[in-house]
Amino acid sequence: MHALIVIDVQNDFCPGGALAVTEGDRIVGPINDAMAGFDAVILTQDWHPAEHSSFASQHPGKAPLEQVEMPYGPQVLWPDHCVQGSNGAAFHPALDANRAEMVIRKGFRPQIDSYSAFFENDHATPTGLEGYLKTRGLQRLTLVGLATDFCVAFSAIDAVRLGFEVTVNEALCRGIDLGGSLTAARERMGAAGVTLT
Ligand code: VGL
Ligand code: ZN
Repeated sequence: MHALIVIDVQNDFCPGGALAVTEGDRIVGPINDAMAGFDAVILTQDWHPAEHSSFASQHPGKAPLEQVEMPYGPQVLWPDHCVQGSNGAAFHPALDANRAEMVIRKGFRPQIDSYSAFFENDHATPTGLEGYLKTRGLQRLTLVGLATDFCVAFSAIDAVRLGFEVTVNEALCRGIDLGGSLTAARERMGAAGVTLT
């Protein structure tokens, strides 16, 4: 059984949003078209409390895209984005979210960020998605969405580590590309055993 996992196709990651990914909105129609070809559609939603520790606004003297050391390792600081209940956190209005059988929210713990759909950024605290997929027999995963070099890549690499057969459809993704992060993410995904198409 083959699941389509749509990562963070939310207003704040699309043009006009707080952490806009170039052309982030261009993938919405093609993702909708792809949904019919899968046994299940799962959406993830970045879902931060207003004072989340990944926001530069919580670190006096720091600006967005600077990096800090957190107890769990290095963390890029972001503009405030995807605040729980805000319009920015809502799915892109054209995304066919009604097709989803499961919506998994992540990044809701104030002190830790969560790029991956499977684990928080400590690589240890689970979101529960692994259990959902395995109990439903969804062994093959195709990942699409935003952003290629952060949430999509972290999710794909964790999924391989958990034993899933993982493809990232790059045509249905867009990246942030911070200091070469897109190339680095592609290399890490390839080395991990993710199929890139
Ligand atoms: C993401 C940065 C911060 C993503 C989420 O969805 O890739 N990136 N929060
Ligand atoms: Zn976030």
